[in-house]
Amino acid sequence: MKAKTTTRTAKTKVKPLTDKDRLALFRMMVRIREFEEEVQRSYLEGLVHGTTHLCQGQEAVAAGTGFVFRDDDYVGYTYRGHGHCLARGMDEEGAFAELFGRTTGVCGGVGGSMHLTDIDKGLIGAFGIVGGGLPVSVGAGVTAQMNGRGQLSATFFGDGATNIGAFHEAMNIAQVWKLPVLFICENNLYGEFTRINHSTPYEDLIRRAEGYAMNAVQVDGNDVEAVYAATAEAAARARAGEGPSFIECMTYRHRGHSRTDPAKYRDPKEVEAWLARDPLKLYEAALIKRKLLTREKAEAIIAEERARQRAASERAAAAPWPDTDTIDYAALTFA
Ligand SMILES: Cc1ncc(C[n+]2csc(CCOP(=O)(O)OP(=O)(O)O)c2C)c(N)n1
Ligand SMILES: [Mg+2]
Repeated sequence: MKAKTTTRTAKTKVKPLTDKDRLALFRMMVRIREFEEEVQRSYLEGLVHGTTHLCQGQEAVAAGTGFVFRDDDYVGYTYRGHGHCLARGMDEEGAFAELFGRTTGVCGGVGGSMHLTDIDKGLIGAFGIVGGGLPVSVGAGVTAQMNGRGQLSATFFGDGATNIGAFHEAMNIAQVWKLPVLFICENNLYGEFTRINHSTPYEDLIRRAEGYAMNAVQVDGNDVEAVYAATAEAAARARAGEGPSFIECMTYRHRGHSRTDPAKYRDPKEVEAWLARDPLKLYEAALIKRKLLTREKAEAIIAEERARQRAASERAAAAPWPDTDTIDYAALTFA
């Protein structure tokens, strides 16, 4: 798909991807896919406590953006955040243990899938309240600006969040104060069981940015290199003090909204068309064309990542339960 842009200034030079980078991007997408396959399997075994919201189909957004961020950047996201955590280097055993409610979980087992967080990795929160993370990320953007070290604050949210008041307040003040914030919208066309045309006056949410005179770009969210390039450019602007950007990634979730949703409300033709544009398959084909990969090599990477996730989940499931009488919640949250 052709990208749309608005109010953009001169093109910033973006570091071109090397062959090694491309293979790393492919592996990260596979890792996220296989992590969630294992989450799904574990859920059916009764190991996961609380629900889960899988990002399968949206892996190119997490991998492509995550490749741009520095270790000292701030990243906020939603309940559909497994991919963002893994792209930031979250340890999978700690992530599984968190979903399984065990002491070795990244939040001591008291957060679960919807609150998978690791402040030491700049992961400032998985927000269950739609749009709730945006003002928090703007706050982190103020910190980044005051630190003066070229940090940025990225915030991921869905199409549905753009109808929430907090979204508009966050966009407005970020632009007025020229904060280094990347507003990254994963437009998967659905908010729970409602298609976007029933909730929003248009489907191209890049139009939201026009109202705030904000630099904006719309990309094919299933094309990992397109996501990388758009994010790298917006990040360079933010780090150079040129203010925030809105990045709309057009994508699709392969599964239902959450574990209890069979997603019967979607037009089978729409589902089929998006499945044919599976970001992993698209990138595998692109890398085979570039002679960086073969089908066999891709299969080997998939098998390696599958085994890695299975091993991590088995170790996590063997960990002890927290003692609910002695949990120090404050220490877990703010450590
Ligand atoms: C303020 C608020 N309203 C309603 C809900 C219930 N809810 C949970 S997820 C969701 C859909 C959000 O859709 P979107 O922002 O597109 O994100 P996606 O799930 O597609 O990633 C809704 C309405 C909520 N959690 N918070
Ligand atoms: Mg959505």
